Amino acid sequence: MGIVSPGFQGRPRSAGSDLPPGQYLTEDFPVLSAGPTPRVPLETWEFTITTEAGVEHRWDWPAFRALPGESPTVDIHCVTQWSKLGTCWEGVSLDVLLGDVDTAAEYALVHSYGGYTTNLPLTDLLDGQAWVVHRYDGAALEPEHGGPARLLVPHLYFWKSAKWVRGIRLLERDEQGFWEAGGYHDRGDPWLEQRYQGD
Ligand SMILES: Nc1nc2c(c(=O)[nH]1)N[C@H]1C(S)=C(S)[C@@H](COP(=O)(O)O)O[C@H]1N2
Ligand SMILES: [Mo]
Repeated sequence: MGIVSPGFQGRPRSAGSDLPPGQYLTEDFPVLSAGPTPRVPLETWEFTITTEAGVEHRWDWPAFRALPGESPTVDIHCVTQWSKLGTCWEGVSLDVLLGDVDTAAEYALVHSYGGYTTNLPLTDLLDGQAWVVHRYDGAALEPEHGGPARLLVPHLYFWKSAKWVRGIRLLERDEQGFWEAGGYHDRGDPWLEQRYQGD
């Protein structure tokens, strides 16, 4: 490797350079929900990870909130072509949630209160790439945007970031979620424009 100057931050953030192909910038925060907004009381809220062997790991709200938190600032990209840069969240890394989970699974099927599902490769949830977030822009996450808590996987199209997240099933074989069964991509990398199956 050559010499990297101190403070080098990767690509410079000049206008347009952070937009994946086919995307446009938006300043507001559109709400995209396939159904009504479920109201989930914190008293009954839970998040579970179930392994391919059927072992269940479960957090209620106090247990979830006791986990070490992170504050990612990330760009988000919706397949309907809007992108929003520099969004600020607070939550728990999937590396923490998956830390004690014994699995050889390669796929994850995320499910939400209200019935929404979405699938993605398990590797896309690891190594600092995904969080279960409960705050946005310094305030509790609004129900329309997925509160009490949603998944945040900003390096994939935003439909993978399941709102009102309830759990993740780890699978040896990929199973399609709501939009994927309707023709959307199983991975959904916006930089590769993986919008639809076959892209
Ligand atoms: N449970 C659930 N999660 C969801 C959706 C949904 O309809 N239900 N829509 C997805 C889509 S298509 C997008 S673009 C984002 C929108 O999140 P926002 O409404 O906070 O902008 O949520 C994703 N997560
Ligand atoms: Mo979307």
